Amino acid sequence: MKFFHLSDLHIGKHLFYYSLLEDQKYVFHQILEAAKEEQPDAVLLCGDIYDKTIPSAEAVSLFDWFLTELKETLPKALILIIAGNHDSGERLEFARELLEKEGVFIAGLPPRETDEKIRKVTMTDPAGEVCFYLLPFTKPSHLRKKYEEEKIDSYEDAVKKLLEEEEIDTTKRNVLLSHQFYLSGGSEPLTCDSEIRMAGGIDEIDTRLLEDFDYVALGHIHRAQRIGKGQCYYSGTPLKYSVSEASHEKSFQIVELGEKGQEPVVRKKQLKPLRELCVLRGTLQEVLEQREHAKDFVSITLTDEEEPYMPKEQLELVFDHILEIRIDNERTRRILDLYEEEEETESLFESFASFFETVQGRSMNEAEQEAAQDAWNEIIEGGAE
Ligand SMILES: [Mn+2]
Repeated sequence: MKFFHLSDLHIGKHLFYYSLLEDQKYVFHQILEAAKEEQPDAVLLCGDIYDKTIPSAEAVSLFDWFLTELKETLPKALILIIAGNHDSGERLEFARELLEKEGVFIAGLPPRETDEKIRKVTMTDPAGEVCFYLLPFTKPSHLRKKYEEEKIDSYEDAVKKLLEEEEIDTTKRNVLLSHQFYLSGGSEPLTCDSEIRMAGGIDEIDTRLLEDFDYVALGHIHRAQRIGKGQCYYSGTPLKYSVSEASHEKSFQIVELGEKGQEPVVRKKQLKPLRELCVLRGTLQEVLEQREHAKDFVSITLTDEEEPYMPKEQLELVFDHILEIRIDNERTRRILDLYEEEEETESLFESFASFFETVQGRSMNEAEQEAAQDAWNEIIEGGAE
């Protein structure tokens, strides 16, 4: 059994002011080319299909085109889709029953009724059955109705509870599709700036919950990586979606599942972007000379001590897709230092006191100070748990 594992397409995403639709179509062509060559039995799309819960008309058209082409290239293959945190589960499930007849299975929302289970799709190959479990992005609040009696507060409890309810037959091969923030034994995955994180790490889930699966196809983290020693993989995004990803290589996974007990064979299929994303640093003259990046997306940092005249206008004559222009010299570093000093001298409580003064036009009285201090201590203690 061979399948493609992709995630975080973020169709319709903008990189600063630039729409990436053309860039996305360019890599989708490469995925279709690979599908023609490799003839996988299934294609797994593990969440964040769209960048927004209400995607633009152009984004919907692009996904429509991709799905249709994929199905035409692989008429017999199953396409398995789950929603991510950027998707609207309800909207993604549009025409779900109809699409099922075409071999396209969509899970937009996790099970929410008492008798509902995780969506399961079974395929058979000469080595027997493979069960695919389609678990879309799950929040504790999704399960409030399903588990009325129990208190499910954390993301880990939510996923644990749902998986416990499944009677997973471990004599068969099992594959999970999931879109969450997984870590292994406390060691965090390598993240980047284009992901949304929850404050305080409340969204973290340990991969020990996933031990029954022969392969776990993950979405959510934008850098391709294996988590822990098991078979849990993030495929990463097909394109660089933030400047922090400039040095990453983007790809998707081609997975071959042998007999039960055999380690799956995982290959990375490199994707070539239409436009590269580069970080350029140097004096204005040095940067202007890097004409090989004229068509790329560029993040520019100028280091001239004497700030040049109208640098933006000069740079725009050479570079077609400027994302940002920063200046890093003595003057800007001094300003940054000043900010840092200010931050150090004022505690958060003092900041609140001056905020109070600004709003109320007077300083706090003793009772107010005490109340504020109590609330502050509570926050500190709560955060340290
Ligand atoms: Mn994402």
